[in-house]
Amino acid sequence: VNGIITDDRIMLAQAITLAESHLPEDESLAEDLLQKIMPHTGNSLRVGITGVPGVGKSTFIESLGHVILKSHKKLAVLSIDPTSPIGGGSILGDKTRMETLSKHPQVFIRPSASLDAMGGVAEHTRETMLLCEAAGYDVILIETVGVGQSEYAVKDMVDFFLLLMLAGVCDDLPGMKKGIMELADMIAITKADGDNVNRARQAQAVHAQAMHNTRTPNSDSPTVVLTSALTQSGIAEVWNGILAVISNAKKYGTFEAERARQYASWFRTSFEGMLKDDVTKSAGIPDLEKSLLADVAVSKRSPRNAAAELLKAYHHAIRVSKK
Ligand SMILES: Nc1nc2c(ncn2[C@@H]2O[C@H](COP(=O)(O)OP(=O)(O)OP(=O)(O)O)[C@@H](O)[C@H]2O)c(=O)[nH]1
Ligand SMILES: [Mg+2]
Repeated sequence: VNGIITDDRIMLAQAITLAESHLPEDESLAEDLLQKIMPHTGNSLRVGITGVPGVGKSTFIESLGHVILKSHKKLAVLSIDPTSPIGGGSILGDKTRMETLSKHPQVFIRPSASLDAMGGVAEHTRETMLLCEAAGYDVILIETVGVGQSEYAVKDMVDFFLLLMLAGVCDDLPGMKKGIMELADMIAITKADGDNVNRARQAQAVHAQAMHNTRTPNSDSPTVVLTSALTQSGIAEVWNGILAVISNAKKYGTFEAERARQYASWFRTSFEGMLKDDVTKSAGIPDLEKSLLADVAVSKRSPRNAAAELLKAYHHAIRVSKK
């Protein structure tokens, strides 16, 4: 705990590894550690940044990071990569694309690759976020590839959700990835430089209209910004817009309310996960589940009856294990 709150980088990295561990003895230690650091958490701005592979997330964060460090003390960048295994190409790529940030003494970068579905990643990313907050990082950026379910998980753990888009990709409204767009608090059209500028302006108009139609703006800040990491244009505008929205949310109490809702949802999914784990680890349950499934599949048993039977067996297994 002391190592973390004094921002000892080695301790912090070890604590994150501990939080990610699935060994039973690590799990209880991690739980204890996270409980002890709680009073030191909650004081950062949590920003999720998502977009399709190659949209320019890492390059954008490299630029945005320097803008952020003008007004904030310390920045942590957590990048989740659901597609590549540990040691895979894009993580090595990120090291080079965030070259100046990764050497900055006030910046902590933590890539995490995941092979499993989103649930596990989301859980540990949240914990990593709390550990970074305890270490005094006052801005946390979470980079995630906008494919699959990852953006929903990330949306549920941040104060602001920024979507990066390329002009020319998904510009037409019917074909647009509407689901993801509805999550976004702001859209940045990336690579708005050189020959791309005109196309980017057109995309901005289309997306601004769509954003206008689907939500009530919670500040006067722009909802669609043209950015270029090459020329640095628009990057400061994005950050100022994020700060304006967050300060507005704090003023009207929605900031705290949303965090409370997120913690409640985190608690529930943690409990459901633990319960599920406990059920599947109980003696005889997986076998019984298999045979009940076979009966259900051929309508030999009603699904409701099978579920009740499984619950009964689980209760029995608990009683036996207590004796
Ligand atoms: N012209 C131009 N090129 C850019 C800009 N930003 C990024 N690029 C280029 O786009 C490519 C992809 O950039 P990345 O930052 O790696 O994109 P990413 O979204 O992080 O990619 P993944 O991590 O693989 O999902 C790189 O070759 C960058 O040099 C920009 O503002 N303008
Ligand atoms: Mg990247």
